Amino acid sequence: MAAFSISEVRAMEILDSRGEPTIMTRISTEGGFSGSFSVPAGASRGRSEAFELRDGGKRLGGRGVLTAVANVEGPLAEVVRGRDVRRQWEIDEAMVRADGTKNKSRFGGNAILSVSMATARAAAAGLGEPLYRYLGGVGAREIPVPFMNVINGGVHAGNELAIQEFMIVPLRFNTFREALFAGVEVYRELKSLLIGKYGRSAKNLGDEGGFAPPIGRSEEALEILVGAIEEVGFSGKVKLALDAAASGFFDEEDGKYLVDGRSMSPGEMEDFYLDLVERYPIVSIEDPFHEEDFESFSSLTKKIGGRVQLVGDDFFTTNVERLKKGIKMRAGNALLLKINQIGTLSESLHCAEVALRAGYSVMVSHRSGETTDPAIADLAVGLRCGQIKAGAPARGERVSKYNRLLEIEEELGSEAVFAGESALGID
Ligand code: 2PG
Ligand code: MG
Repeated sequence: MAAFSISEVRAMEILDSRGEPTIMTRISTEGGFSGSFSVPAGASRGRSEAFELRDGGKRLGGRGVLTAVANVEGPLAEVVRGRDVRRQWEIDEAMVRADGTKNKSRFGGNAILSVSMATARAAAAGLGEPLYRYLGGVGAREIPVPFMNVINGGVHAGNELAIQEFMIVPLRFNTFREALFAGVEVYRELKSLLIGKYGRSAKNLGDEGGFAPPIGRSEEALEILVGAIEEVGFSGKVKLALDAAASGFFDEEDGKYLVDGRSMSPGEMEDFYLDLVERYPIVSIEDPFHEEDFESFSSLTKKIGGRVQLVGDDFFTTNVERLKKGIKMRAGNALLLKINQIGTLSESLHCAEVALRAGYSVMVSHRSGETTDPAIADLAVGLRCGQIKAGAPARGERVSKYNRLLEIEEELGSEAVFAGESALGID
């Protein structure tokens, strides 16, 4: 039907939450439907991610995306114009083929993703369905567990914390609304505890809306989190998760990790995690080792994979080849899904499928540089993966995802279920 065929592809340079340029694309069809998408950007990027095309040169420190905009409106528009927006895989494949590189470096992963996601939105609009329903069908009724990054470290903050993300995970609740607001209670309490202990500067926020207090040791952050959870009466119901983003504190010269004032070998690093999971209610750890150290990742999985979720982000970069290597080596037991790491919606869906089929759980993720586009909320519901990480319950670009989930839960009414503990696939 001609109504669904793409008639117009427009893109523009907009801003992300760090004040960096990013790309927004709108796809319109003959029938007058349209859909848009704004692309996020990471700071702690995995080496195997799709190429993020930046202009280079003097303007905005080289971070402009005008070339990517031109690629969308020029060669990519040429590829997709006239195609049916419901043919997501065909459209994505055609763009990948036209790009012709392994990592989408010709047109830019950011340019390609913007078209890919805008296509899905236009299709959903044309069919009169919300995006989660279009992506997940009638079975899409599970609202994911939110992983809320409430203490920021690593490259997302100006403090001394090596570990990048300290997350709270409201698991044992009946609805997403209850879970989210339990997280908010913890966040509020955490703020006053931090100010009480470290002074007013401790309420400064990092890139993902979590606090960036002047803390130097991981344990100190975990202690105060446990205290905040206890104080608001949610012990046992709200758990903890970490994203170490360990490539960020790995010294390639001597093969050591620099954490908490210590220089640790991979073996010592493993002991460090084993100790932390004994002493704190940690249910999930992401990127515990440098992204190429699949052996250590596998060893840790063997030891605690039955009771702790071990998530590959930089390890897998939402890339089926890297994920398959992990599955073969039994490295990790969960995939972090970031659509801009691979650069198209269909490749992301495929990667999630491969993970789920291998018994890995899947967590949909934002990037540290976000826009207010809530598409990943719909994606998490559509995928029925039961987990999302979208930062702290604060700052517009973070809460747009959580607010969208509240809206979906409301819309589904009595059909909605909160994913809860079962989403993690651990005991
Ligand atoms: C991560 C992400 C998102 P970034 O490491 O998981 O939290 O950070 O987008 O900077 O890669
Ligand atoms: Mg990560």
